[in-house]
Amino acid sequence: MLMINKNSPVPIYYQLEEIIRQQIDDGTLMPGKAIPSEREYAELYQISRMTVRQAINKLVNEGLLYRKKGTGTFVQPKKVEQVFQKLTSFSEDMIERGLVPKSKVLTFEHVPVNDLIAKSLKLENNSTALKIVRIRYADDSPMAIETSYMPADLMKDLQPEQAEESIYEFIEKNLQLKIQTAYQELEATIADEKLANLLNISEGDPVLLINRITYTSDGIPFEFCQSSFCAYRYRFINYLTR
Ligand code: 16G
Repeated sequence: MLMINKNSPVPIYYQLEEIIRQQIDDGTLMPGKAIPSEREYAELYQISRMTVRQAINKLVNEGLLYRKKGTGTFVQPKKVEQVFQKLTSFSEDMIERGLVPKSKVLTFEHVPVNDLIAKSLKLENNSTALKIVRIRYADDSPMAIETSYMPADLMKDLQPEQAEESIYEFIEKNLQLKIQTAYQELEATIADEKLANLLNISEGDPVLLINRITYTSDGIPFEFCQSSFCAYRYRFINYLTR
């Protein structure tokens, strides 16, 4: 058993933090499983519950652990590494990592475009867009909320059931369009109450907001999408050259 050395100059909460970290690394504590309670840690290592809480708070703040009201503290599933280099869909990204993509469609409706959508999709100001809001899951765990706007005419044959699967696949297979480029903007935000409930996180937790405009090989913008990614579940990677 990994031990705590009370004579060490290293603070006790920090030693416990390192023990928990190591146990997550070596699989003693498994992703999605509960860790021992504060009381159990305090008894096991003969330390105060306050010290235990300090260590656990640190790991919760880092996103390695998460608390569920009334049930305990759990090990966060491993982060998905998302490389921004290839233009891929959510479904493709999850399948590539051996995860099962799933979606729940919350909204599927035609809306008049506002200025931002009209400009992004190069539509007339009085035109209509298909708005789709989806919770995107990997192996049943929520990863992101995505709100897509697409030209209503172009997407007239898309059924809500298809939006539960891959929209990019529909565009390429059914509409026979080639998806070619995308423009993306990324910004850090925090979850409000509604987003937190949908992503199964706490209000105020970190979220990465990505706005993407995606174009076909003919240069036609077919989607303006706002994605709110659960920051605990992702690590974003870029390769840079000089
Ligand atoms: C990605 C795209 C999103 C697109 C979705 C299609 C980002 C930031 N966004 O999540 O714009 O709507 O893929 O996924 O990557 P689907 O083909 O699985 O429906």
